[in-house]
This record gives sequence, C-alpha cells and structure tokens, in this order.
Amino acid sequence: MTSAAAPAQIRPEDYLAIDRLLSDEERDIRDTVRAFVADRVTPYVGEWFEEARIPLELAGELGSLGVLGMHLQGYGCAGASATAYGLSCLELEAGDSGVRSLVSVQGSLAMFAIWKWGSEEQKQEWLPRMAEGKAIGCFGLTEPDAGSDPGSMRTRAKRDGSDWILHGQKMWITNGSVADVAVVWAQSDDGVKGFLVPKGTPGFTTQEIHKKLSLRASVTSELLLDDVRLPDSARLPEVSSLRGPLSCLNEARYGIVWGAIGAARACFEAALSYAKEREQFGKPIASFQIQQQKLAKMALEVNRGTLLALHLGRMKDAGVLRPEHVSMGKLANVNAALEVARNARQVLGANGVTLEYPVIRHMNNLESVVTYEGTADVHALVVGEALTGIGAFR
Ligand code: TGC
Ligand code: FAD
Repeated sequence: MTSAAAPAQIRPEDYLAIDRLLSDEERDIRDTVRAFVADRVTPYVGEWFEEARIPLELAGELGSLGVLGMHLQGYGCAGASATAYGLSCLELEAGDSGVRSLVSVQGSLAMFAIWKWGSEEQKQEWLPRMAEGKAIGCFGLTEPDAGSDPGSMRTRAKRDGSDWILHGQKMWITNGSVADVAVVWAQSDDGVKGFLVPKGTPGFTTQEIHKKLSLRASVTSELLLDDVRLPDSARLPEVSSLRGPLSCLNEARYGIVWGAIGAARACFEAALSYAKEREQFGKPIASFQIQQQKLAKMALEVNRGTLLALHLGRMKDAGVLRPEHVSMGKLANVNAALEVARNARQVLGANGVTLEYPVIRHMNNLESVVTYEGTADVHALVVGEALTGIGAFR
C-alpha cells in the first residue's frame, strides 16, 4: 500500500478498498478482462443460456485477449502471475460460469496437462494454437461410475506393440464435443496415464449432454473410446499416476476460488441496484432492515471471498500454495457465492426467476461449480484430513 489516507468514502463495489492491494499491472489486466466481459458476454449471455449454447468464436476472442493458459510460461502463453490469472477468472465468471469454465478447462486443465506432463513435440504442436483459441481442448477424467473417486476409473490403456489401445467412457466433459484434442486419463498396468486424443481419431466419438439446467452456456459431453489406437507419442510421457490429473485440478480449482466470487459479485450488484429502485409500501425496498441485512451479508461474503482469493493468489505467486489451501478456498468461496446468489434471488422477488436479470443464471451455474472440480464434501474431507491426519474418504 502506498498511501495511509483512508478512502474518502465507502464504494459498494469495493467496500474494503481491496483495489489498493493490487499492482497497477494487475488492475490493468483486471480492467481489460472486465471491459471484454461487458462488451462480449454480458449483453448476450442470457440468450446463450436460454438457448443452451456458447458461440465457439468466443474461444478465438479469448485467445486474442490473452487469457487462455495465461499463467503458463512459453509456447505463446502470456506468463502472467497467478494473481492476474485469478483476477481474470473473477471477471470472466462475473459474466458467466460457463465462460470461465471454457477458459479454465482450456488453460488450467488441457493446456496445463500438456505443459506440465507433455513431451516437447506435444507442447510445440498444441500449446501455441490453444493459447490463440484456434484449437480447443477438453479434459476427460470423470466417468459414469467414477466421479469423486477417479482412482476407480474403468477406462483402460493397453499396450499393443508400440501402440496403445484405449477403451472406455468419460462423462460430463466440458468442451468434449467441440474439442480438437481430448486429454484422456486411463488406467494401465503401470498406473494412470494421460493421452492426447485428436478429434476424428478412429473409434473416438462424442455426444453432447442435453437437458442441463445449470451451466447452459457451456458444452458438456460424453466421450466414447472404442478401442482407439494411438501411437506412444500420444502419451503424456512425464507421469504415470493419479498425481497427473490431480495436479491439473489444483490449477483449475485455484481459478474457481476467484471465479465464484465474480458470480457472487454480479448477484450482489444486481440485488443492490434492484433494491434501491424497487418500491413497495411507498418506499424503496432497500430502506427495509431485512433487505439491508441481506445486502450487508452479501457485501461481506464478496469482500471476504476476494480477500481469501487474493491471499491464496499471493501464496501461489510466492510458490508456497498447497493443494489443501486450494481446497479450503474452493470450499469457502463456492459456498459463499451460492449463499449470496440465493439471497440476491429473493431480493429480486419474481424478477429473480427470469433471465432478464443475471441472478438465477448464476445461482443455477453455481450448482455445477459446487460439484465439479471436487464436490464441497470432497474439499471438506481434504481439509479434515489436513487438520486431523486421518483420511475419511474410505
Ligand atoms: P490419493 O491416494 O490421495 O493420491 C493419489 C496420487 O495423487 C497425488 N495427489 C495429488 N497430486 C497433486 N495434487 C493433488 N491435489 C493431489 N491429491 C493427491 C498423491 O500424492 C498420489 O500421488 P502418487 O505419486 O503417490 O501416486 O488419491 P485418492 O484416490 O485417495 O483420491 C483423493 C481425492 C478424493 C482427493 C481425489 O481423488 C479427488 O480430488 N477427487 C475429486 C475428483 C475431481 O475433482 N474431479 C474433477 C474432474 S475435472 C472437472 O470437474 C472439470 S469441471 C470444468 C471446469 O473446471 O470448469
Ligand atoms: P459422486 O462422486 O457420485 O458424488 C455424489 C455425492 O456423494 C456428492 O454429494 C459427493 O460429495 C458425495 N460423496 C462422494 N464420495 C464421498 C465421500 N468419500 N464422502 C462423503 N461424500 C461423498 N469432469 C471431468 O473430468 N472433466 C470435465 O470437464 C468436467 N466438466 C463438468 C461440467 C459440469 C457441468 C459438471 C456438472 C461436471 C463436470 N465434470 C467434469 C464432472 C465432475 O468433476 C463430477 O461431477 C464431480 O467430480 C463429482 O462426481 P459425480 O458427479 O460422479 O458425483
């Protein structure tokens, strides 16, 4: 902090003056992403959600913005700080969790897997195009019978001469049916291995999952691998354990710690503005104590969640962030965001149930966010194990 002077007044959009804790560069990146969301997402996302689609050209625009794999070094990636990446996730998710998901899955799951565990050839082939949004990636870990417990996956990778044969099914895969390359995790005789499966590989098909009432502005798919033959050069050579996919999840979960607060902030701002304008009993509803209590609680959660995310961001930039820290952050901030969204929805009365306002869209989206990347229960158990030294998963 450079100045000891107190802010001249409280600003509802930044109650605790958290902006003062950011560098000029971090604020610039945040403002650029915020302006992009205001221009390219907010005006259209209600319609995308209603029509259950997300325009694919958005990937190219997000690439030009520089947010795809922005926290990775080299290969056309921006090499930004973890804090700058987190601030970007917050702004993207203030638009919609589906847009943040697109960026998370591309950068933190698919690109990170290649960047961290891939060969030099794989990095050169995929990362520059993925950073530009010219190639889309997906990350296939979950299966119909293996969600919270990915170690029980049934997808198998078997050696056949110098090739590998992949057989199995992946479920709930973001970007699955639009991806140019799928990162697929499979059990082998020698541990869990990752493979890069390009679109169009014989035996590899995808099917979009419909009837979702959450994360509708996002493609979610099933991946079917029917004896897919791949050369050994398609295998991520640097890992043979569940540590491979779980290390990628740390990156994406970190983005959600920030992103969830973006959704919460959008709900809070919608509720505050509505409460000041909507009149009942001859007064704005913002003048009633019960509504002020709700607004105060929302502001508190948004500010507390932002401080928590910033603290974890600073730890990540200092190289001291552990997965157990990220679990606490995801658990706290997604639960806080859900509470903010549910309260905001009530402040809006009947208008709270329409897509004319952003609140119910965020509220429904957050039901996916609390489930994917490790459910709230899974993260509570990670924290519980860190506290007690006793694992309670089994
Ligand atoms: P466990 O025996 O504890 O560990 C197996 C190996 O993995 C290592 N490990 C980790 N490594 C890096 N980061 C972590 N967070 C790690 N946690 C564990 C561990 O050291 C060991 O390594 P090694 O070398 O000794 O083999 O594994 P477990 O089977 O007991 O499971 C632990 C548990 C339950 C925490 C884990 O399986 C888990 O996190 N489950 C939740 C699954 C999940 O989050 N799936 C998400 C799928 S992707 C997704 O949802 C994308 S959503 C789209 C979007 O983000 O927008
Ligand atoms: P389950 O694991 O069956 O859990 C069901 C319930 O049991 C939950 O409440 C859970 O908390 C609880 N539970 C499970 N185990 C325990 C335990 N040991 N103790 C206490 N309670 C427990 N996956 C990918 O691989 N890639 C993706 O891109 C991806 N995108 C997704 C997009 C969307 C929109 C959604 C909804 C999911 C996505 N997923 C993706 C899948 C997601 O990661 C899983 O849904 C999640 O890990 C939970 O698995 P599950 O749904 O099988 O639930």
